[in-house]
Amino acid sequence: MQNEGMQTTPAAFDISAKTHNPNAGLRGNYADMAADFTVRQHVGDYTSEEQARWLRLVARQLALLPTRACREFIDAVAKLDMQRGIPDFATVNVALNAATNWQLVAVPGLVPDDVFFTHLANRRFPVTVWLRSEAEFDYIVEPDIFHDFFGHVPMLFTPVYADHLQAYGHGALKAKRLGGLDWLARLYWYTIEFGLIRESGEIRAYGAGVLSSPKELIHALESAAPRRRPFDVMTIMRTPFLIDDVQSSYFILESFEQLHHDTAPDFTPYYTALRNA
Ligand code: HBI
Ligand code: FE
Repeated sequence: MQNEGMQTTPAAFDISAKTHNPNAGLRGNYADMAADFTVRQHVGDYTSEEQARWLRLVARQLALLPTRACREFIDAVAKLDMQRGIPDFATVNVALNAATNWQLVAVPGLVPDDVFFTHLANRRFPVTVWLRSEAEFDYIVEPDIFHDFFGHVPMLFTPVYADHLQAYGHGALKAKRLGGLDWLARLYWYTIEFGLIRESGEIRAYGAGVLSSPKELIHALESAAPRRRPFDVMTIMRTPFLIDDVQSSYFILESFEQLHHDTAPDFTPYYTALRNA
């Protein structure tokens, strides 16, 4: 379901046309998935090479977290014990369900927008089951299990963030009906994927795309190049993003309560203002 005008999600992520032909350049086995695009995670099927690659990816990123990741992320990582190997989602779900009543669902890779947002609206986070190849060790366009699990899962243990993400899912389904998803997708990208937060006067990362990439974590926090701007919903919705390179703008929250509060209103008038701009 192509959207008029701008893509809802960038071309590389717009898979609606490709889902009917899962071999069209998309990773993952979509053949035996359920109607909601979920699959089983056969945690015993990962090869020893993949387990070793996972450990190298985790070790490299853990070393960069001190002074760069927000406190909530660091505390959750300590409990997730990712250095033991590729996590079993069923095991993580016991702790996650107890912490914020969320659960991880295994998916073969990118899923269509409305499927993705319906999962979020029901406190289910889709986590890709396959791991990048050795050639993609430093960079991968579409999300793999390292991006999804290492990047996104720790923040799901923070209640106010978890509540926001569910509200985002509801909001995105509504935005799609109102023709506003192109703008609301930017909010997802500048928070859930590339978000920064001020913590005790210092800037820290909470965005999954930043926290799962060595290059972007350094760029977002330490490079002189990008603009680091105060979080503002309308400014964000007016700011296009890049998926295949580091960002030229990052937005800084004062708190996760700010994120939840500022995104609570009905966005219908915001879309009208953006459309008339
Ligand atoms: N599918 N599996 C998966 N993971 C995502 O992060 C994802 C998706 N489909 C759509 C989508 N993200 C985008 O619409 C959001 O990032 C805005
Ligand atoms: Fe992501």
